[in-house]
Amino acid sequence: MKTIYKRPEVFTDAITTYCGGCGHGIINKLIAELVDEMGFRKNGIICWPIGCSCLADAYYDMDLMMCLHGRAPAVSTGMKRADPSKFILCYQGDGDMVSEGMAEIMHAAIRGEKFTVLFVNNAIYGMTGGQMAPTTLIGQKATTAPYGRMEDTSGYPVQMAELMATMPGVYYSERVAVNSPQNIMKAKKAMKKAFELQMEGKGLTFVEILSMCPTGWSTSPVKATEWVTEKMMPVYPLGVKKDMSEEA
Ligand SMILES: Cc1ncc(C[n+]2csc(CCOP(=O)(O)OP(=O)(O)O)c2C)c(N)n1
Ligand code: SF4
Ligand SMILES: [Mg+2]
Repeated sequence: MKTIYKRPEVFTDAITTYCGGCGHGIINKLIAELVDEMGFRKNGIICWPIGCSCLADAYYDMDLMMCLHGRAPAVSTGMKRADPSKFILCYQGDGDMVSEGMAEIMHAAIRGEKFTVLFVNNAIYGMTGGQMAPTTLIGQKATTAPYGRMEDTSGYPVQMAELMATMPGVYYSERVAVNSPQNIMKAKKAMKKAFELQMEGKGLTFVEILSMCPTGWSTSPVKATEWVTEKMMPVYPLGVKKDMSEEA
């Protein structure tokens, strides 16, 4: 029989704890495929955040580091500086990055650190029960915003991919999504490009990924994929925000 798809070899046999329809599982699979395809299993380290993805350290048979509360960019900085030949992946959610650890990602970008950041934007604190994040949309309900986010008390959604693009130390910034097969393929392409640029020794490479949280959004997996297109994309438009390799 002809093999048309193989489970990535870097995966352990662990069953994930993600809810049905969660985007983290898709993104984790893309990472595993790229680790296999690009040969990072022996030479790579993934820095995981707090949040629903924090248990992902059980899913990969390679070097991993659990980083507390928004500090993954600081840990990644230490790892990359200690051995610049390593592939270093900094994985963060929106509560972790934009709320708890905003200073860490900003300073990593200011310094132009040479690792890759995957920023999983699901517009909510998933793990802790659907609280409002800095990325929550205006009018979006959260357990800490039962009437919906209001700009006069809670400010505006933060557009990280655009913000990163303004920083001289950031070499590449793109926003993708994982809510359809076509978008998943584009997301993998962006991740691969960021990983390649990192291995060429370029500055910070940043990929924001719009991701579904059906549980935190109190909706079904299918409706969650539609919500990404209808509600998130107008506020968080997809596309390349900065690519210094095109400008060179
Ligand atoms: C200092 C501190 N603040 C808050 C928490 C609780 N906490 C753990 S995960 C999490 C939410 C993470 O949300 P996000 O980064 O968006 O990840 P998601 O689960 O949505 O992927 C919070 C608030 C904590 N453990 N410690
Ligand atoms: S709460 Fe949301 S982010 Fe967390 S596993 Fe469930 S769907 Fe995924
Ligand atoms: Mg989140």
